[in-house]
Amino acid sequence: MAATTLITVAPTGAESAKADVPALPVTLDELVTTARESAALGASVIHVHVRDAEAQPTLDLGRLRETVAALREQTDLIVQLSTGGAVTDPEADRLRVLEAGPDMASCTMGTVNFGADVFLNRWEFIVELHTRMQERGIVPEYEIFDLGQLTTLHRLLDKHGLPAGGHVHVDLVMGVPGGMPGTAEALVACLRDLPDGATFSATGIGRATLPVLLASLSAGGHLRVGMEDTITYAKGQPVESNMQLVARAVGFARLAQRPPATPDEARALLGVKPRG
Ligand code: KMH
Ligand code: ZN
Repeated sequence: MAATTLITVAPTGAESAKADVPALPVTLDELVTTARESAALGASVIHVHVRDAEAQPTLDLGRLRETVAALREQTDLIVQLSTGGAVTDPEADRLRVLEAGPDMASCTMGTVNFGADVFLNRWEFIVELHTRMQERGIVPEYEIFDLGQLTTLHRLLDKHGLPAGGHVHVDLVMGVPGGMPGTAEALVACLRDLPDGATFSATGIGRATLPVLLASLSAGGHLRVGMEDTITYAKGQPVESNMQLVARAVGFARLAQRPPATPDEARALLGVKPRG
């Protein structure tokens, strides 16, 4: 059982509209403030999607570079860029994200129905992402939306080798309509198929947030929380800010006697190069 808990904040995502969710951080200032406050509470990784001037999701390379630079300057968080983007983003744009030079990037292990949409991740695209990250020294977080995607991860590692940093870290994204359910049973089913030595975090979408958080902690896993994944704190109570979700995760981690990992501890755990 890990002695500490890695807490990732995923503050924005690509799915919610600012008009519907005013507390969503969409500008660089809002994102940096969220990052600083999340770090002060105990987060060690930030999973980043950026928005354009109209608050729409974008993979604009200039904005991504500016965001990576600002987060590095103003926090010591591990900066993880999303290569998932929005379901409408073309593969070429998703690959280009790596040119912004983050510490980590997400790398999804297969195609999944995503509500009424399809989140497309072809095998050849997965291989391209994985190998470009190896070449650039970017540490992947393998996103798993369904059990079979862990089989794809084994195939990827067998055929194309370990990721940059040599450590395998997986994030179980549970409760997406079209993916695996956000239940303790589904989480436990995934554990059997994790690669040897891998660490995992888990996040539950919407009402799956709490069951998944508690199941992950009790199974020795790490946590991802944030408004990318849930905009409701409790029944009838919208999330007021990402900090509310990070604070709750930190509280549960402390109760489990696995306090939050510092960013330096998280770097050592994940195989991310030390800063500087
Ligand atoms: N927005 C989803 C389509 C990732 O960041 O890598 C994909 C996603 C996963 O959020
Ligand atoms: Zn994401």
